[in-house]
Amino acid sequence: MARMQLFLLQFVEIVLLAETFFLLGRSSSGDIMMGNSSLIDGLTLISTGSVFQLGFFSPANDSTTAYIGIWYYNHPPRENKVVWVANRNKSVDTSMASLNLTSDGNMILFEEGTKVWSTGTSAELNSARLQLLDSGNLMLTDDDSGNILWQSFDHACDTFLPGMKLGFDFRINTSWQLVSWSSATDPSPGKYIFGMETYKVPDFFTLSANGSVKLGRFGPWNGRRFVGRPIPDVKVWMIVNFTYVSNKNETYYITEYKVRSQELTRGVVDANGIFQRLLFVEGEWTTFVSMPSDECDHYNRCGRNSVCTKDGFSFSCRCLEGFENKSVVGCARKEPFRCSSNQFSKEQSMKLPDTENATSGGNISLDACQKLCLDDCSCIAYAVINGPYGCITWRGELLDLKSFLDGEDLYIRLPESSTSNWKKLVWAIVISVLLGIVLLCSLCVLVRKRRNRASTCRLQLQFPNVQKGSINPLEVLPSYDLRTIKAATNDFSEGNKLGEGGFGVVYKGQLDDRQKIAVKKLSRYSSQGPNEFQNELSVIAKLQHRNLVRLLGYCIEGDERLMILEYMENKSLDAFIYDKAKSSLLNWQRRFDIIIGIARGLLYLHQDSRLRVIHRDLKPSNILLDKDMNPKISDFGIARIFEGNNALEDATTRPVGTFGYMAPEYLLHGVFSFKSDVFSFGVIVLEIISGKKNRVFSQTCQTDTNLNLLGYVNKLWQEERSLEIVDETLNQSYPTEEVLRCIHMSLLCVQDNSNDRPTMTEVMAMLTSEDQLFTPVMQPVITSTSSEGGFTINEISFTLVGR
Ligand SMILES: *[C@@H]1O[C@H](CO)[C@@H](O)[C@H](O)[C@H]1NC(C)=O
Ligand SMILES: *[C@@H]1O[C@H](CO)[C@@H](O)[C@H](O)[C@H]1NC(C)=O
Ligand SMILES: *[C@@H]1O[C@H](CO)[C@@H](O)[C@H](O)[C@H]1NC(C)=O
Ligand SMILES: *[C@@H]1O[C@H](CO)[C@@H](O)[C@H](O)[C@H]1NC(C)=O
Ligand SMILES: *[C@@H]1O[C@H](CO)[C@@H](O)[C@H](O)[C@H]1NC(C)=O
Ligand SMILES: *[C@@H]1O[C@H](CO)[C@@H](O)[C@H](O)[C@H]1NC(C)=O
Ligand SMILES: *[C@@H]1O[C@H](CO)[C@@H](O)[C@H](O)[C@H]1NC(C)=O
Ligand SMILES: *[C@@H]1O[C@H](CO)[C@@H](O)[C@H](O)[C@H]1NC(C)=O
Ligand SMILES: *[C@@H]1O[C@H](CO)[C@@H](O)[C@H](O)[C@H]1NC(C)=O
Ligand SMILES: *[C@@H]1O[C@H](CO)[C@@H](O)[C@H](O)[C@H]1NC(C)=O
Ligand SMILES: CC(=O)N[C@H]1CO[C@H](CO)[C@@H](O)[C@@H]1O
Repeated sequence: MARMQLFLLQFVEIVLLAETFFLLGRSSSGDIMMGNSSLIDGLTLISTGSVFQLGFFSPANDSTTAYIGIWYYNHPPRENKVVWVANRNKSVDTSMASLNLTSDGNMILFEEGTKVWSTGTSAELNSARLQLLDSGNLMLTDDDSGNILWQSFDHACDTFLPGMKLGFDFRINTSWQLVSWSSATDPSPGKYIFGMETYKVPDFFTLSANGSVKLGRFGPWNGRRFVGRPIPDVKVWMIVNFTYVSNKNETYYITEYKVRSQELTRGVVDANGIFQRLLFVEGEWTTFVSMPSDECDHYNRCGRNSVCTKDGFSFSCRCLEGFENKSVVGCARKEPFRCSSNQFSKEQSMKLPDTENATSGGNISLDACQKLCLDDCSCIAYAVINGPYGCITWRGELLDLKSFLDGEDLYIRLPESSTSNWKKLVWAIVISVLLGIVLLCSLCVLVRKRRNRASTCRLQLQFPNVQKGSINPLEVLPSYDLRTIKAATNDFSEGNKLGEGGFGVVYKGQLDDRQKIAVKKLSRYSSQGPNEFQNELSVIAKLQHRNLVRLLGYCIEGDERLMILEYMENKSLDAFIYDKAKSSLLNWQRRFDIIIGIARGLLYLHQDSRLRVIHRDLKPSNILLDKDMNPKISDFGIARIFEGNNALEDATTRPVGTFGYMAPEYLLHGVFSFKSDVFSFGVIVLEIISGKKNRVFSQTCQTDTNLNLLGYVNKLWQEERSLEIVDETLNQSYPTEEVLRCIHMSLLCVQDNSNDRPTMTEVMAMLTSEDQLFTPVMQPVITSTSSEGGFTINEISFTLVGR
């Protein structure tokens, strides 16, 4: 746990440590330098589109420790991130240094007449030409023929730019790889390498500088991405093209910009050995991929023949089927393996094992691949992936397995006997789980019938520490003392009470400077334990957006735990939409603005903030409204943070949240993702449009309709009558197109299959593109748990324990 915490802190630090170097050269001499000339301090080359600049720079703001380097110039503005360094082994004193280009095509850095660094090239030519391109490539060519003598893209430092190759050139036995800086201010070769191992099925690794210790691994290429990494964010796909080339001359991975625009991207292996892909969009660099991004990304975390599974901020290990935990180095076969074994166990969604001992059988079917494995006595596993390698078979031990959602299926050879037992066990588990569910349901129905109509079915079960490894927020937030808060809230008087929930009470208050505040007071007996409190603090302390409620401070004294939040004049959305009198205050424009506001806040949480956050408990009562009716998302008690791009989905054993807003996969299997927030968002939008509450299960078993709001709207949509659900207090006055677009968007959001639901980026696009032709992109599929539930549960705040 401590390790993970450290990692998180490190991550934040890295992001904050926006390295701005002190540039010594300022005046440009264009983008080209010809033979028999030199570059000294004060002169620079700037690429024609002003994207990159070459010259002397000093990481220490000190003219005696300067380097020749290339950095982003004015684009993005004020960012001087260095992407390449020539003399990274030895700095120079700028007053005595010059970069000379000889007419025979050698580029040499001299310090007091002594050679410090050179390209080591020379040729018979009339004139050499050095040009800094907009791609960031520094190219040395024969000016007559245009032949390339040398280029900086073949001599990468720690940064991977579009157009650059990462891989191996068999013709000259040299790899294209990245080597980290020693530290954030020292460009000399550091402790980490990122590059390709040219096995029969090549793989990309972060390695120790001497190449002997593997630290992280990407997995083989499947024609579209590396199988060991999550599917990259759409933003990355939109900007760059990923290509993998493998032939007898060379094998490499390359990215290329699809369109030249303000958007930039680079990969970098930093001084701590973390590989990151960053994207410059909307004015700042954001990390989109980061490796390691969880504990299971640490190479072979659980030892051989075992599977690492991420569990929140922690992880767990298990042996593969047929193996048992025998030693600290991992798992070993329970029974000796015989060549006659022809049974396989299937491991789904795996990061395929290290391919050092693997071979490719080419593009063949799954059956053919199995046969290939059976024909080889030493084959212990196989998998079929897309791309150049197709059927992959393994020998020896299986190393570095990780279970994650975007993984591939892996088939592992079993000793003959264990299969049947295993199948029996699975059936036993399935049947007992089903029985359990039936029992639980009948109990609910019984309890419901016994009590009167208004009673609720409350399952209040325990769940342990929700957030592990969160940053201690107490160091970054202002703290208030209890006296101040007591004075502000009239000693927590009844009259100041704004609302109440399972966690405790929210009070209105006014500080001495007349600033209005809301104080969330954790009840001592609350279901929101100190962990959720800490979690909520640490999440909102780090987020700032106009559609998120702002945290002003906190107070912890004795048993008291208080959160000081900005005050919201108009309370929460639920107070408006279900109430006939108040909902008439919301005309369509207001409702639409609220929808857009929530979408913006959620988009920020999901994609644009430095931490990527899944809220997990979105519902109208958690949407607060300020005096101008701007919506603000609140209540981050059970939110989950992810760094970078890693966790697109995550399994939890504890679905916590609110019935009616929880996505089916979360409710039933405890799997939550950004898409489960999208589901909740869809439900909220439908409620805003209709002014009615969704119910997960039909309110009563005896009435004719067994549909909840979602099912009902979907039915109307199929029958092209969906405007019938629009809140009648709108008095038919609304733009039909816009309302239909919102309904359609919501239906896409509440589809059963989370993969079919749009991302918040796509939701924003649907909401804001007015001229977009209104044609259904796809038919929403909602069979939902909803319409099939034969038992009744009211809308309740609800905590369930999985398994
Ligand atoms: C470059 O300089 C060398 C020596 O000063 C000279 O011999 C040569 O002609 C020059 N070449 C060009 C292209 O100016
Ligand atoms: C860098 O050094 C120069 C002179 O030594 C000084 O004027 C300048 O303020 C320094 N810049 C920073 C950012 O420290
Ligand atoms: C830098 O030094 C290391 C060893 O200290 C050496 O292996 C490497 O080739 C040098 N790199 C350059 C560019 O001179
Ligand atoms: C490098 O170029 C400069 C300017 O052209 C010249 O003064 C200097 O002698 C050259 N250095 C060497 C070592 O050739
Ligand atoms: C590259 O290395 C391999 C194996 O070490 C060797 O067989 C081959 O001749 C080398 N090729 C070149 C061009 O150096
Ligand atoms: C390589 O480096 C790692 C750590 O940097 C070290 O543990 C290992 O002993 C080194 N191996 C060799 C062969 O130098
Ligand atoms: C390999 O390189 C040779 C010359 O270097 C070239 O003629 C050949 O076309 C290349 N083959 C491929 C597949 O790129
Ligand atoms: C993407 O890469 C592929 C393969 O190199 C190429 O055929 C395609 O034209 C590229 N697309 C764009 C938009 O650059
Ligand atoms: C094996 O047992 C050790 C000690 O109990 C434990 O730390 C490790 O996680 C286990 N490994 C697996 C793969 O279950
Ligand atoms: C709808 O009509 C009623 C009665 O005419 C009015 O009170 C209410 O404000 C109207 N609602 C909207 C949203 O205009
Ligand atoms: C729609 C609505 O009730 N808006 C109110 C929000 O709060 C401000 C300030 O209290 C009122 O002036 C608005 O009428």
